[in-house]
Amino acid sequence: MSASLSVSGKSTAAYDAVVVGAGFAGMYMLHRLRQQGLSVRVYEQGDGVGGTWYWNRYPGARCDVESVQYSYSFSDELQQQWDWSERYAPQPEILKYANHVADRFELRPDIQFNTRVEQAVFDESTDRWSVTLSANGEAKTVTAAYVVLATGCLSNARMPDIKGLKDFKGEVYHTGHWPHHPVDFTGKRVAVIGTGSSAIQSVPVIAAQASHLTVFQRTANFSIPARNAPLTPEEREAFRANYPEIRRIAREDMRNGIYQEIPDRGALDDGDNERRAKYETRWSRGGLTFMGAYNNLALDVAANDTAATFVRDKIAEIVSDPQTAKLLQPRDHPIGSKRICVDTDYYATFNRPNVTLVDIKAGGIDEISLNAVRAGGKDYAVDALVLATGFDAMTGSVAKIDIHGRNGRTLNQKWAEGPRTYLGLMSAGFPNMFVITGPGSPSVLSNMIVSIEQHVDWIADCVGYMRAHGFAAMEAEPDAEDRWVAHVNEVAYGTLYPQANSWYMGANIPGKPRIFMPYIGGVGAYRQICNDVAAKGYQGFRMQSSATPVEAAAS
Ligand code: NA7
Repeated sequence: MSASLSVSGKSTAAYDAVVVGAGFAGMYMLHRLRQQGLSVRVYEQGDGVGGTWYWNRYPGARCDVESVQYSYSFSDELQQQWDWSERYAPQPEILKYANHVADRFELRPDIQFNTRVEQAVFDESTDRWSVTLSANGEAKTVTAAYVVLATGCLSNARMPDIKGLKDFKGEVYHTGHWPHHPVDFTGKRVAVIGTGSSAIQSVPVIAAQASHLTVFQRTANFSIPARNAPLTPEEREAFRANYPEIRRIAREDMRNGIYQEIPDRGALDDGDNERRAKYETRWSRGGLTFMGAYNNLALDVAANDTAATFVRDKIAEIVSDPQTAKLLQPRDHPIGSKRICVDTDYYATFNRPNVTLVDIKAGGIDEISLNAVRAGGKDYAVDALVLATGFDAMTGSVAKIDIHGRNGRTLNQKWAEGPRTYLGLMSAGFPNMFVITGPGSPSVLSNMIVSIEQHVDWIADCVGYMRAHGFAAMEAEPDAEDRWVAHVNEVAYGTLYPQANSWYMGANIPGKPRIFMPYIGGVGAYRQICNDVAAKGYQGFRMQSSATPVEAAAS
């Protein structure tokens, strides 16, 4: 349904909206905007839908939010008809779900795969974006009134800068960019570098295959058992029968968008035995909701330490070798201030005779040679390397696109000292460009699907408002943005989160500014703020009629 505009004599496809990325955010954005009659084109660099779940195919990859909750709520038929097999669906099942959604809502005709968005330039004379794509080695430009960056928070896999890595002669994998063919480690000596969530999920699975597994740990992480199990028909039915209320509570009442009991007291309000019993209950139930045992675990060091001590004691109980147990016990950050991990047998895996933990906290990895990883002056011979070294989170995928806003200023120039947005949705000087779950919104601190749906609905409503009122351009007011950035920081620094060197802070990328990127005020409060802004005629955003009269894009 695109129109053709003539730009410099060349025919250029013109859309109402270009969406970058066909993960859960991009797919729902396409669905919503198309429902409103807009012409939309989605560009996706992979050859399939699913985003994070398309790329993260490493052994043991699973969601860390229960699947009945980590799923779309916008279609009741979908949530009533889809069957999740397990409490935490494995990656192939989540990808199957993404493909089912793409087919069910006939999204594919408007998605162009194997296409990277390289550049987006705002034309102030037409209030339109000129978007340059590359596909099969060829560049092409299209135009759009709106650009929506649905690029994902954890999609820019980060290769570590380790001396000798490129000369290694064995197999090299990154958990965030796993091959699409099966990888078999049977009989191989494998090294896993990193001990974040991806390593914690994959280490037990790799250990079961490899002849020997060496895990290189720079920072120990807290992990809670998943207690994964097949979902029973009764469990599924309990959700299906109560979905509207469960979804409402997750959206409005919870901080992290996950339906659970809300704690009514702090950790120090209970005596030792009572507190331990509560932690035991949460530990045996498993999963991220461990941190919901009390209402002040993210706020009060002494309260937090009771939970951290409980988990450290569990590690000591599980891991037979006291020295290894000690290394696995995190001591340098409050529990939950880095994303807490959810595992199946991670700590117990270190009891296997074919698994070695190497502490590289003091000196890191010295270098990688043709067939070994050297750390602390010692060589560990390996056939395969698994880099579980994480992502340039939240801003990495946006930064890879060369975005020019008003006066030719680039987004990378503007964000050189850290990302600045109003509500995590728009950045001043970049009209009609929206970010889904961008920095300054709850995003990675929440059940991502809840946050994605909220942003998509808000953006779709906003675009509807602009069109109904004849506004051609909308952008964040610099003052509103400054106030929001200050608020995001103020709320973050009222918690224990900034005490950790986490990817929330950009601390995993050398040279990246240390700014607490997600908004920690909770999804319920945040949704209310966004709704209020919209109800007040998009307060803090400047709306303007056409810069110069242009023909409306096809729709
Ligand atoms: P994370 O959580 O960023 O973990 C990366 C791990 O890799 C972490 O343990 C890092 O140690 C380690 N790392 C990074 N660079 C190096 C080098 N150069 N040498 C040694 N070790 C290194 O990424 P994940 O993929 O595990 O998880 C990301 C999110 O995906 C997760 O939170 C879930 O939400 C899903 P460090 O901690 O920096 O000392």
